[in-house]
Amino acid sequence: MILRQAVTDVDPAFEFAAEVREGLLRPGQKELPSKYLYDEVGSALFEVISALPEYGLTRADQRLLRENSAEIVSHLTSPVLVAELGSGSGKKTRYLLEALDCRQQTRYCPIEISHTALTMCARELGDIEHISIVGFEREYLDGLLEVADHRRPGEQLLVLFLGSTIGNFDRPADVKFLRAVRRILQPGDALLLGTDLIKPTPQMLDAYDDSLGVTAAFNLNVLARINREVGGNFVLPHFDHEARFNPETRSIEMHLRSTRRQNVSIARAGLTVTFSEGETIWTESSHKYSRPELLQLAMAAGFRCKQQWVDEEWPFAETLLTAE
Ligand code: AVJ
Repeated sequence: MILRQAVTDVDPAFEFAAEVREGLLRPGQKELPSKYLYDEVGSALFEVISALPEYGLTRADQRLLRENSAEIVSHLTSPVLVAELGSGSGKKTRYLLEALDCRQQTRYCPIEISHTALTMCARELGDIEHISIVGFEREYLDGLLEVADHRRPGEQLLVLFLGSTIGNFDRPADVKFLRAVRRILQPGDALLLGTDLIKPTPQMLDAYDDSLGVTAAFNLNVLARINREVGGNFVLPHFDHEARFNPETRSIEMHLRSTRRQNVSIARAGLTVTFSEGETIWTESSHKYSRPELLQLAMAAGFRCKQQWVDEEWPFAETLLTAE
């Protein structure tokens, strides 16, 4: 794999400290950006979550791609330039790349802020014959702009946004994001969007509050990370993991609930915060979609729906959209 690493003059620890400060000083609901859940430990814990019986999301995504890759790529015209937003381990992308491989001349560009994920992905997919891989260590839109700049004449761009990562954006930030993606594309380019669908509340809650406590560890890891990287003194046993369903936004929210009144200092953020008993930090939202809502979202962002595949076992949709 060829790797294009971030050239940046901002110190990541400095940025982390600034965002922690802003989120914990917010009046009313305290918040932490969900992207900080995914350091090396968090990414490994998410891989474990994907294997839990309660969390069917990743398996549904994978099943849909395994069973329908040939049909999905039949809508594309060769040669294809594939850009994946947040490749993760790259495991489920294999099905698509192998289907494309039969038609030759495919270039694959994973875009990831995690260096670990990029190397994992290159190792996982490096053996597919006619595919060349160029990894971009970038934020999604910066990376996509760069990939689009490398487009060769006649190449069709296929953007992959799988795993219901779009669900981490609040509405209407999701439409805004898709519009920004659309602006980078040319008419005829494609977007394959994986989204978790709304299902009975107890099933959704169990998926985010598993009996082994892996999701709890995944959530608490953000506090451990603040302790490690920006000099926090969070006492982890003084916080409980909580998953709730918010029916207004149709999203599962993860929170960390303070079990007592307490003060926490974060040295490198120059900050001491007070938590009252029962107060929470909101750490992540996972929005769940309905099929009509998805189509509306796509249309509002300037895409047209080509075809949609839905998993029967765990309601999840793979939607192939084309830029109008
Ligand atoms: C990786 C963002 C799709 O929202 O379901 C899993 C992350 N959080 N369990 C999701 C997650 C808690 C996951 N995504």
